[in-house]
Amino acid sequence: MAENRTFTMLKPDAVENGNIGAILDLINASGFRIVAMKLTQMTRKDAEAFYAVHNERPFFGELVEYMTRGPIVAAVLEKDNAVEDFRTLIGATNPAEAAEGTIRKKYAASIGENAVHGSDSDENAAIEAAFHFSGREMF
Ligand code: 3AN
Repeated sequence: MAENRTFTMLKPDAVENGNIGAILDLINASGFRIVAMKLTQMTRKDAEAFYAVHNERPFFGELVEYMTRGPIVAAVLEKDNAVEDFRTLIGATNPAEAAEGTIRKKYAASIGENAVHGSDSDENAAIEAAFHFSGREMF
């Protein structure tokens, strides 16, 4: 995948709270182009694989429950410096520490339910995008 792309999920809390439109508006207004997008629900197996890096962490069970409890919006976004700029737009993992104006400051309730995911490297962006989308679904 090109290095100017990142992968995001609007998580079950964001979808449940009716925040898909508002979050996509912020993403568009920040200069990202949506190159893939779908509403989908992760199975337990999907979530365990997607978050395998956290499987020894005490919050792993909670994380899998949360991420599988309802639909998410999965998307691939394009912009110069996409990974870093999107991490800046979403804010800190803990919304209590997230900067004003960030997506997590506005829409996340807690560190466990933090509304949105953003890849942390170009390498992981490519892996995560391929987890959710085939080549024909990315434009
Ligand atoms: P980020 O999503 O900012 O990259 P990660 O990769 O450290 O953060 O964590 C992945 C997900 O695991 C977070 N989005 C959050 O839902 C959950 N998580 C991380 N740390 C905690 C924690 N201390 N307690 C509960 N859930 C957590």
